[in-house]
Amino acid sequence: MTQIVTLELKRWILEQARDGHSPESVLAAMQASGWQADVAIRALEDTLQQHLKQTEAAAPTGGAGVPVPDLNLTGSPSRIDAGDRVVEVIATLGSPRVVVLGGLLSDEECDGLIEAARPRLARSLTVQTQTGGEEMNPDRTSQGMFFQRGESELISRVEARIARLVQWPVDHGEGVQVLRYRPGAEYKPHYDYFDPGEPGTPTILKRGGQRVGTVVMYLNQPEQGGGTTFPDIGLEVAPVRGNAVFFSYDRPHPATRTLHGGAPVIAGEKWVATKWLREGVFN
Ligand code: PD2
Ligand code: ZN
Repeated sequence: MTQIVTLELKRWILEQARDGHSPESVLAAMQASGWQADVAIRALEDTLQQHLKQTEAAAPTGGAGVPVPDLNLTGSPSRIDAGDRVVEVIATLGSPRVVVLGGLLSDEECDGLIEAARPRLARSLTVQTQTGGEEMNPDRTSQGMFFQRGESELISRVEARIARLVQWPVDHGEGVQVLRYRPGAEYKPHYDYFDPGEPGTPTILKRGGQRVGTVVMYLNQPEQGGGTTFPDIGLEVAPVRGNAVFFSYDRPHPATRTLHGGAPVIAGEKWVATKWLREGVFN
């Protein structure tokens, strides 16, 4: 019997690799579900090789990507004036650009965001890549809500601070999203940009173009777990109240190495606020 390697199978293989499963365990799973060993091995090899080639083809080559938000880190400052508040620079990475920030938000601002979000929480949706609509996603077991941009004095204050810090206009930002994770909840590794290969993406991009940067702000400190992980660069950012992690991506491609996830919360709750930044005006 001839077994056909479908696009769906290739996607599944890449998903397993992204989730950190070894080629051996993926092969074993394929054989367990009826794939012949020789077909499975070839499918694995071809899929991973092809993916590597595509990644290399799109690898950053001086200035090929779009402009992205960034902090002014000239002179390696340990603190940056974000207009109404001085923010600590805890750690920086050049490529991919990742900056861990201390004290982006005050305790009162963290509490204010949590209390304004709490009554509006619903099980988190993610963008449905087929249509551009929204759907429940089992990879995201948190509850969430979106604020409108500028919907309150507190939201406007935080948005203006981020805009100044990352030198990116307020009107290029989506509304702040708040997520609550209970014990066991997580956000599996993903990219924040919209996958150009998905049919719903052109519809999504009509509003402001691609996402080019993310700021994840920690509104509380879970007792255990809940870090933000970057598997491609071996980084885990601890969720410390008031702190934040910023990262940017100049093209919608894994070559940006901005794969990241919210590790499972082991004890306590985790609350974050996320600000996504677009290439253009988001209305
Ligand atoms: O809550 C997090 O740590 C997290 C991790 C990955 C949030 C997001 N992504 C996000 O909101 O995009
Ligand atoms: Zn994310």
